[in-house]
Amino acid sequence: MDDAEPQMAKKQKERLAAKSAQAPGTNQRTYTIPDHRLEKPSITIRQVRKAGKVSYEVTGDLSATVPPIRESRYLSKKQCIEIYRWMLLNRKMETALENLYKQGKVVGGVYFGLGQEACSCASAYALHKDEWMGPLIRNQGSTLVRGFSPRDIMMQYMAKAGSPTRGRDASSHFGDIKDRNVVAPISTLGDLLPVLAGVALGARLQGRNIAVMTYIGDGGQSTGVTYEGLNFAAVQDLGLVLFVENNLWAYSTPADMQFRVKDLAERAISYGIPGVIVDGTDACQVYDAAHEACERARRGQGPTLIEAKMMRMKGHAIHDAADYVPKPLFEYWRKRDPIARFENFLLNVKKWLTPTENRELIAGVDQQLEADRDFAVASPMPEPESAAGGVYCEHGCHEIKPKYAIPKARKGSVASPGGTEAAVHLK
Ligand SMILES: Cc1ncc(C[n+]2csc(CCOP(=O)(O)OP(=O)(O)O)c2C)c(N)n1
Ligand SMILES: [Mg+2]
Repeated sequence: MDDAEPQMAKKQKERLAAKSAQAPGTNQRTYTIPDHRLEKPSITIRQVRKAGKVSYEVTGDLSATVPPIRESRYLSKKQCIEIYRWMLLNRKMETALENLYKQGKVVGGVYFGLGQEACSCASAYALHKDEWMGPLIRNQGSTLVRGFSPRDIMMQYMAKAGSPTRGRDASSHFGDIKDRNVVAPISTLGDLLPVLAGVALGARLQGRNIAVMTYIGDGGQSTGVTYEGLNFAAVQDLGLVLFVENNLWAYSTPADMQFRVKDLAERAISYGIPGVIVDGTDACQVYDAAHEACERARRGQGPTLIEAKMMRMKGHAIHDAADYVPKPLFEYWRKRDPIARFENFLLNVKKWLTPTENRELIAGVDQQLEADRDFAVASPMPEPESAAGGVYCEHGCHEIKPKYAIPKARKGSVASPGGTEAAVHLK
């Protein structure tokens, strides 16, 4: 036997071992990410540097046929029309805000959710009234669905005395923990996740498993606190429904430069929770995924990550003209407009709305917005001498009490009276 033989046998053994490691069903794991989209765009955004100037180029099939709306497994005709109305109100309210800004009536900037109305409205629509939501600045549609009126939002942007924060904030940082169960947006991206997880934990301590919903962008999902919040919800089986709003841009950073995974829903695998992909411009897909995630949450089975793919159709805020976005990308997504496609679905596919009913519905939205805008414009600014109050909690400014029930504490289940928490840790 020459020396080469044991060498060859060793190589053969290694090859066989490598092969069996790849064979499905042996030691290779597989995971499933349901993708409900009817179209899977194959578009890439690439950074190019020419003569020291940075720009972005888009490659892929930009002439693809626009997909239809996927019929909902749960929504009735009445519910579809309601969501459509919310989406219209969302869009038209933002147009009114843009005009108010141009008239110099807005204090600060304005953030838009143009192109994302289906995601905001249809997701919030899946929550029950006594459940909770933590919107981000682009989710003005979600805020409307949760019961704030356009006049609240307009007055907020104009820092009026009658606005939700009584003129203390000139943007979207307002919520309502008393009636509407809305946690105010937190600008530090990702911080809403642990807060909403805490809300779900609080409800569980009061004997209820509820769905709590929040959002994070393709950029914001990179933050550490996003991981911490979702991981905490996962290990505690808390009913967090997280919408990862992949609108392809985080300020001027394209999604292709933000993460390496193909789909952000894949991140769910690493948390050990379900991940789902939907077309964020299709209200039915958004609602169905949100509804299933909420039901899972209500059963106490834990969080779900839903990646909604769509496009931010304006700049980051009103000051940003988004010149860095390649024009063909806007054209591609403009054809996939969530409202125009839903309108076509209701009028021409399902025939659930006649053209006359549609015109009446649109006129009703316009009328509501006009009345709300006039009210907001005519309402007073806060009295200067009130400025020092209502910023921090003052004694008796609001009561914090359990929403669902008084938590039951078993005797001896917590640090015994008399023993401090520090003492427990030192034991
Ligand atoms: C922790 C943190 N880092 C940075 C910022 C500044 N910032 C505000 S919005 C934004 C871009 C967010 O992009 P994305 O998460 O994709 O949301 P989108 O604006 O597209 O909805 C950045 C970087 C912040 N608010 N918080
Ligand atoms: Mg984004």
